[in-house]
Amino acid sequence: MLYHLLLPLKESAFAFNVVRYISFRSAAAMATALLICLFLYPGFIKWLKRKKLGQEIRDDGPETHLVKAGTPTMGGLLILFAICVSSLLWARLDEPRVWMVLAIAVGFTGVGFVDDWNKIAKKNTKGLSGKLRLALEFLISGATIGAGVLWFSIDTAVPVPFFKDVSIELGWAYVAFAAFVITGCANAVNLTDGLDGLAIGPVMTSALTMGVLAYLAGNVNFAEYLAIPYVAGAGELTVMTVTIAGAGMGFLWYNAYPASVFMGDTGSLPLGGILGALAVLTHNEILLAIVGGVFVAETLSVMIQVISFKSTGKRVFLMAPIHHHYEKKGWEEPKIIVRFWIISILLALVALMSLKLR
Ligand code: 57M
Repeated sequence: MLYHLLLPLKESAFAFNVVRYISFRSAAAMATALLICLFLYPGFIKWLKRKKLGQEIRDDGPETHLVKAGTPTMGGLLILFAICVSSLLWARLDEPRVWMVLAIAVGFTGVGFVDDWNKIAKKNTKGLSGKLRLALEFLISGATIGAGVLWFSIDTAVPVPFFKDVSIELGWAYVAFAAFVITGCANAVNLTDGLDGLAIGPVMTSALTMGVLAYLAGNVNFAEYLAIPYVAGAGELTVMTVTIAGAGMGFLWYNAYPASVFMGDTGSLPLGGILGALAVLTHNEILLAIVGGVFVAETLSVMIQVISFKSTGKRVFLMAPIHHHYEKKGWEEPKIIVRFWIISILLALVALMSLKLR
């Protein structure tokens, strides 16, 4: 919004010309989101406590989690508030992709909020049924990307990483594929969010990596030089990705071990959905599996565990998702968290290197 309000003022004061630059607006957007979270969490945490929105701890989990009972959850509401406010302030609002990401952010926040509210406020431990939740997520993302294909010329070919100029044309089936990527990423982040700071770390590294990829895709010279699809306007998504990193750091200040607040499904579902949407809108759908490799590993560990347990009665891991396996092996929680962060940074570097290894 400030781009549209301040740029015309450059006639009277040239300094306002600075809002033309994505780099400047990205720095400002990150700082805005960070400050909103840093300063508003203390009061928000108190409000969550007053409303008794504390986490229930399942008794079949690691014993170390029992002390966490009552930790305020649904803290993700403030993360998404910071992302939306900062994006609306600093991103160009005449770029349809900005509104598509915001639509998925708000829609998935709603799904997560209702799920958390049912589980915690209504003491209905099941929350929303898994099938209904997935159906809503698929519908929200499918409708958003479908509108993009229909009215905003979103390309329906999927580039193959590590291969120059190789892509798979999906036609309208692309909408279902994109909805699968977005919904899958949302639930993968949801599964990962099981230790203090474990999910928000890789969410931030993935968001920043998507920010670099969006900037490159939105610049015709870089896109040509790297032989990646040119996506006009994708640069504005860079401004949005850094709000995730800014809000994520502000949240991590309070979610770091031992956590004073959890994000809840209210945070994990939209954060994952936004990462999926950024991957789809910058045509890095397959590369996301590398960037978000920690989320993929967590989800695969659950699938392997459930399939093995159902078919043979035996567990592959001491407990799934895989972060619980290391807890059961006796690793301290902070050690697991920081090691998963390091792995997510390494995966981000591999993904960025893939642009040249083609
Ligand atoms: C999402 N939620 C955490 C918190 C967070 C199929 C099965 C793998 C599903 C899975 C499941 O229920 N996943 C739900 C993970 C929960 O965190 C809350 O949920 C939000 C994220 N959606 O924001 O509000 C617990 O995680 C801990 N936590 C922290 N710090 C944080 O910053 O310590 C979360 C955030 C919180 C807190 O203890 O209560 C979760 O783990 O439920 N189920 C599981 O993951 C269970 N695994 C399991 O059932 N494994 C079986 C299956 C696969 C056959 C097996 O291996 O044999 C584990 N989770 C729990 N107890 N809570 C183990 C049992």
